[in-house]
Amino acid sequence: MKIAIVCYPTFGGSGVVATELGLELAHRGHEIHFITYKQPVRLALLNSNVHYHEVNVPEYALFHYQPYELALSSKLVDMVKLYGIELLHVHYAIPHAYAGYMAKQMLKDEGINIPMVTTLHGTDITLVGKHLFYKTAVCFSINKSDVVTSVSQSLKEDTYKHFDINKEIHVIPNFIELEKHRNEPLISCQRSVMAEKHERIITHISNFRKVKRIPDVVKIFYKIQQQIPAKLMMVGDGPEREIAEKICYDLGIQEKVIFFGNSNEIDQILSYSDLFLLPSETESFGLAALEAMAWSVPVISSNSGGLPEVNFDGVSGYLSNVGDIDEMAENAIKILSNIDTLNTFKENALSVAKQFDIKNILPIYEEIYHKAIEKS
Ligand code: GMT
Repeated sequence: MKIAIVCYPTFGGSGVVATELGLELAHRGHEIHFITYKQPVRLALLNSNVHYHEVNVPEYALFHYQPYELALSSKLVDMVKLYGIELLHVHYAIPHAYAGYMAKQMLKDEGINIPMVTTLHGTDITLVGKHLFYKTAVCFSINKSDVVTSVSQSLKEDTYKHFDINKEIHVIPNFIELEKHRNEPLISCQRSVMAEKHERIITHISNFRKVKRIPDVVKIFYKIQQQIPAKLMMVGDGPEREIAEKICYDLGIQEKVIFFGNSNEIDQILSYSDLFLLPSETESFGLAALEAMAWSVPVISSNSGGLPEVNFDGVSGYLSNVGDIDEMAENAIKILSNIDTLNTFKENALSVAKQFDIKNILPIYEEIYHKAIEKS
């Protein structure tokens, strides 16, 4: 199949899922066209099955906001015609589903019927999408998609709760490429950069937005390190980073916390981690938790949104109510204080992650694509 993938090219989960999906589809012989405003961060390798088309939005002084949707829908039409693309798969409803619908309409005028699959990722529904300013257009473009998928059952339910949706939503969980994880060479001396031999490595990875409850991460770690020698790896960047740095300073633990910013060495860091913290306010899925589990790292998380569908309570880690820092720290200490317990949780984390192997998930997308193309 010839498929156009529209996504955000950034470090965020939806862009990562879209890129990994496209690369694996290309690996299986499909022709994949990434269409976005910058080369996606995980798209290092372009080959004959993988194409990247940049959407350019030149600055024009008249516009207070540059019209990205317009440029994107024009690009989609042009690329569909030029390459004979058979299907659009848009990740994140805003504004991709809207631009995709416009492209479909323009193509229809020229006698080309192209199906659009929209994958909902979370904040496009739970935070941004349901805002009154966007709601009408988001709802419209979801209903106009030929197929709608969501990355968890919880997100599916949220979508039906917040919008007037007249379409079936298919739950297709996010995935992990386990084989690639194991094959990547890791630099053996790197652990010493992060922690002393006797210290445990605790990790958090996110975009440091409010929804991630970054202060909770630091406070949970503060309690852990009072009982167990440990270091905290803070990976990613965003608006809450400075607050986190200040809390570390106020608590006197700044020497025990490393802020990496947006690192390209996530696999290396996770491969040395003993525990992953994700106390988010909400999380439609929690891809970062799954990536940690794929490196046999148990997860201490909140129980909101789709997290219980990924992190199994008492098996791959523990789940607590949002904001229950005390319980999260207690559970972390329970896992870390006994080596046998830690090893059991590590093994469990990996076996739960195996359920999300890309090999199990990719055929579900392929089937959906085939049916959508046949129907169009
Ligand atoms: O909040 C983030 O981590 C970024 C955001 C995004 O749009 O990329 O992530 C959302 O999509 C990910 C991939 O499907 C999910 O794993 C995240 O849980 C989801 N974030 C939220 O729901 C807050």
